[in-house]
Order: sequence, then structure tokens, then C-alpha cells
Amino acid sequence: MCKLFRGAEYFSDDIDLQIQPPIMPRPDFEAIGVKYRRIPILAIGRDVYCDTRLILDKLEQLFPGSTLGASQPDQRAVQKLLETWTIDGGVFARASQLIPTSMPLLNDPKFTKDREDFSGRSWDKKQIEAMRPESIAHIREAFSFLERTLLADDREWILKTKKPSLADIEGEAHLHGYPAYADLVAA
Ligand SMILES: N[C@@H](CCC(=O)N[C@@H](CS)C(=O)NCC(=O)O)C(=O)O
Repeated sequence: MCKLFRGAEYFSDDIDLQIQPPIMPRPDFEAIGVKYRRIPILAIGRDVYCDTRLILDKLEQLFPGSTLGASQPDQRAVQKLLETWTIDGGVFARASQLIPTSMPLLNDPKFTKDREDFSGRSWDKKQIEAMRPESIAHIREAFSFLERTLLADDREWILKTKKPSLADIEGEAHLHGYPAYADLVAA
């Protein structure tokens, strides 16, 4: 699940959240002249923001009363490191490889063709399943990292806040909501 989808609800009821179809075409994008295909995007008037990090920064500027981001430098550093860890450090990529191949979308030839055209690699179910053990090891390690460090003292939220903050969204959004994780926890 995209981390912005988990975060947008905190900002304002005025945000018109439009869920996009899983494959192209995306008529909402066409309607505003956007050729880029990845989601999410944020459109404000004539400005379109095409990356979650930029989108969150913009939302924080627009709705300062609903700020999710940390203000102290050391907390901002933890938040930034978590963002880099999940996106550039591979948690997002490994988490997406754990989506079960029994999922209806992965059995829809239109979807696999769309993804093969987009990514330039095979989306054959056997290949996806072959990658699973290595991805499980990565995601177990990700849970273990959080449980043995930032969450080791049983705090509820990463920065000891009363409510979830951006650090929680950065650090945990990709570790929630994948049905495959039931196997990991049970293992
Ligand atoms: N840099 C982007 C990447 C987002 C991204 O890769 N989103 C995935 C879905 S969670 C995507 O758009 N995949 C291709 C697609 O659905 O067309 C961001 O963080 O906003």
C-alpha cells in the first residue's frame, strides 16, 4: 500500500483522493496532461507533484496545523534515514515481491503484460515465486531492525509521539497490509 494513501487522511478533508486503476490508461492523468505513470501524484491548480517525498513536503507547507513531520534536527534525521531505508534501501521493492501470486491481479494477463512493458522484466509467476525466499529474509530483517532498535522499549510510535508521525509512515507503511506477512509472523 502506498505510504501517501496512509498519510493523506491526516492532512485535510479537502484533499480529493482519487484511487487510480492498477494498469494504464489512467484517465485522471490524461485529463491533466500528465505522461508520467507512477502513483501517487498530487495536483494543485497547474502544479503537479510526482514523488511522495515532494508531495508530503508540499502538504506539510499547505496544512501547517496538521504537520506530521518532526521539527527537532535529530528526529528529522531519523525520519529521513527511515525514508531512505524504505525506498533506496530496498524495503519497498522487497515488500512488493511478497504480494502472493494467488492474488487475482497477478493472474490477469492484462496486468502482467502492463507490468512487463513497464518494467522490462518477466512477471512470470514462477520467477516471482523463486524470488520469494530472499525477499522473506529481507523483510524479516526489516522487522527485526525496528523491533530491536527504535521500537525495542515498547514505545507505541517511533519518535515517542502521542500519535503516529511521518517517521512511522516512512518506517512502517511498507510493512503493513501485505497478506503475505501472516506467513512471516507465523514462521
Ligand atoms: N518515486 C515514486 C515511486 C512510486 C511508485 O513506484 N509507485 C508504484 C505503486 S505503489 C507505481 O506507481 N508503480 C507503477 C504503476 O502502478 O503504474 C514515489 O515514491 O512517489
